[in-house]
Amino acid sequence: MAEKLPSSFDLDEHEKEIESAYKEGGSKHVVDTMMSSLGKWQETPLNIGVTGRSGVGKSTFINTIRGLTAECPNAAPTGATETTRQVKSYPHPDNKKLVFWDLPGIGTTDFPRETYFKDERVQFDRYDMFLILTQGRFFENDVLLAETAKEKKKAFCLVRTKVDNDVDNERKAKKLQFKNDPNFTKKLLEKIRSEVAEGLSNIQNGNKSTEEFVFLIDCHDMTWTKYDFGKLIEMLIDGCKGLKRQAFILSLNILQPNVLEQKVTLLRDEIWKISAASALGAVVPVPGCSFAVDVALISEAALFYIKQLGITENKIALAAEMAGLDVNALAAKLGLQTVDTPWTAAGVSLYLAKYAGTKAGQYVVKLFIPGIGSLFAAGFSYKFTTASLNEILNAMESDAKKLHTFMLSHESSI
Ligand SMILES: Nc1nc2c(ncn2[C@@H]2O[C@H](COP(=O)(O)OP(=O)(O)OP(=O)(O)O)[C@@H](O)[C@H]2O)c(=O)[nH]1
Ligand SMILES: [Mg+2]
Repeated sequence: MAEKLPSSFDLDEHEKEIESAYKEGGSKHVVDTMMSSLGKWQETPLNIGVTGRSGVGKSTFINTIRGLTAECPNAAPTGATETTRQVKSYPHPDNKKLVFWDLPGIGTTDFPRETYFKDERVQFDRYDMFLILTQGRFFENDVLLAETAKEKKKAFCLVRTKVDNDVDNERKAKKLQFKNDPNFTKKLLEKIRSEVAEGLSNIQNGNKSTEEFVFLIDCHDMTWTKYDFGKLIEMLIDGCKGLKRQAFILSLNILQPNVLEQKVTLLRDEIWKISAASALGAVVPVPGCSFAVDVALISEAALFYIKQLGITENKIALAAEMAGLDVNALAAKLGLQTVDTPWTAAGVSLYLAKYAGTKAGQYVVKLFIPGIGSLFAAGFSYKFTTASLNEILNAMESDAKKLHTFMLSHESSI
């Protein structure tokens, strides 16, 4: 028989979900359900097809979106002479289920347009969304691909690559205009966009205007911030729903501001699951066990946040090197709050105790008052974990913003 839920088990808007899991199989079942739900995103397949004519930048783009340069191990080979003649898959380094597929352009000798959509090697139906890359105007075959994707209700977008070359060339060719017109680059980008739109005038992509599904990018942009790269990432996120969306956001390891924000929102929305698992673990009647369970889970979550928000030791060391400072001096200069904490169970306790004036800190202080054992009840534990994780996540978000702003500004000044 399932144990009786303690009356102090106040679980806000998620109560129903936890209660029904509890009724089904008691504490253990709640813990198992919450823990498996937290890991579901890593089991969710997401297939993104990247297609386009030879040399448009497919492999370069796939590397960049996987957070790799062409020189990294496991990167897709790129170059003026490398040609994609076969379908090849590139799983994301941090999530094997998120796969980018390097597809040959439609209408080559090997992949004629007549058979492309039925070709076993292409497996058109496999993809959740398509990115159609082009270098100049869109060709008739690219338009056909967009139309077919639309017909099959697949998300797609059109990506005009090598915009950096266009901008450089125009600036060199029209030096005077560039010097005298502050809107020179903006006008050029508008011109390119409308040229692309012209080639696509017959395609409607939902209610979207051309600006909303045509993106101008530099495939080498590892910061994902130049031209339309940021908007492209937003569209890719929006193109995924439910767990696929979660899987995509949590797998991205470049922290363009919008991605950081989306990650934090997602992580914050999941805190209740960690707290519920921790709280129900706390019902196990072992004196003192609750705090150990809570802190162990908080420590695990904190380590996950560090990786997700890109404030790893390596990243901070790299930023310090950029600034010509040691890590402590950089942390002081940027006012980072979380980087000197080892996120072990002991480290978590110390961190929270340090912030005893705050909500989670008060819980820690209370826990050390003798004779207060009844507070190990599930409701208390739930609140303790929730308050602690919110506090840690807020502090880490603030550190991540400072660190990434610093790194971006430093990179663009090189
Ligand atoms: N300047 C600039 N160069 C790019 C861009 N994208 C790709 N390149 C370069 O263009 C060349 C071809 O890029 P790839 O990524 O190999 O192109 P691909 O579409 O995979 O080519 P195939 O495999 O032959 O079909 C490489 O030298 C890249 O470095 C870009 O946006 N800007
Ligand atoms: Mg290639």
